[in-house]
Amino acid sequence: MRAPIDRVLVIVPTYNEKENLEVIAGRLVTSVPEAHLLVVDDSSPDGTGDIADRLAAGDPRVHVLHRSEKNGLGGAYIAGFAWAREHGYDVVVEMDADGSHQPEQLPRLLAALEHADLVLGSRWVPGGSVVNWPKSREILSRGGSAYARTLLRLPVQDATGGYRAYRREVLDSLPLSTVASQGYCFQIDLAWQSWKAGWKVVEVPITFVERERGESKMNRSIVLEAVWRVAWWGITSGRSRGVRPTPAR
Ligand SMILES: Nc1nc2c(ncn2[C@@H]2O[C@H](COP(=O)(O)OP(=O)(O)OP(=O)(O)O)[C@@H](O)[C@H]2O)c(=O)[nH]1
Ligand SMILES: [Mg+2]
Repeated sequence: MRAPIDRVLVIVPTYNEKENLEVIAGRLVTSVPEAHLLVVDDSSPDGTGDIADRLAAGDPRVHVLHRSEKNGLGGAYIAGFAWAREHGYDVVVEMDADGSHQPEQLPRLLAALEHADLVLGSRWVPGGSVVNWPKSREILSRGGSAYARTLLRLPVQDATGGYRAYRREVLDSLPLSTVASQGYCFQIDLAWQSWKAGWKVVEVPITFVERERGESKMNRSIVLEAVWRVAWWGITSGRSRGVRPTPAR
């Protein structure tokens, strides 16, 4: 039997999201008023951290973690996960600040978590979609997940998505201090480790909306990181032979 979901923390990493943060925070408190929000800001030069502080001063559900330098998405999430653990949350949600992950769809992710340990918001299962993406981005995203499925035998359609909900027990079971991957690769890494550990991973369709304001932090090195790390994991772990080491819980 899975524990009831009581305390939910939504972690939003930010780097130069001054045009987006207040909007997404407002949408979140409207959509899931009982959830708390943790903004993890890497000293954004555009002052996003100050906006986060102002939001936190006006709402006890909003919290801020300031980090001294830009250290990648993965590092921001690892710091946020540690904060969530210290503060006793039952569920930890990952959500981007740029509006791609719609807070209005969070209740569906949380509902699915009643019968799962990790819920992935998925663009590539029936009912999922992307809005305003060029075909090239779709090919890259679908291709990335297909690559992980092939090399790691990770049985999910959308392994790189960053809209997801973890039960605390899943994060507690993972060796987070050893996770070195950063961008898309961070998402593949955690999905794979969770699945390998035997946790129940399910996908829920989402509508992913491309950012309208602010600049993307996506770049070629983030894609290349995923290519080489996944290849390395596939070779060194024997995943390519399709072995799942621990039985499903
Ligand atoms: N704290 C922190 N946040 C980051 C860092 N890099 C990206 N982010 C945030 O992580 C989220 C995802 O980054 P995006 O730039 O939207 O990356 P993406 O969604 O892959 O790319 P687009 O589809 O082009 O938006 C956003 O909320 C960013 O502000 C970082 O180094 N530190
Ligand atoms: Mg984005």
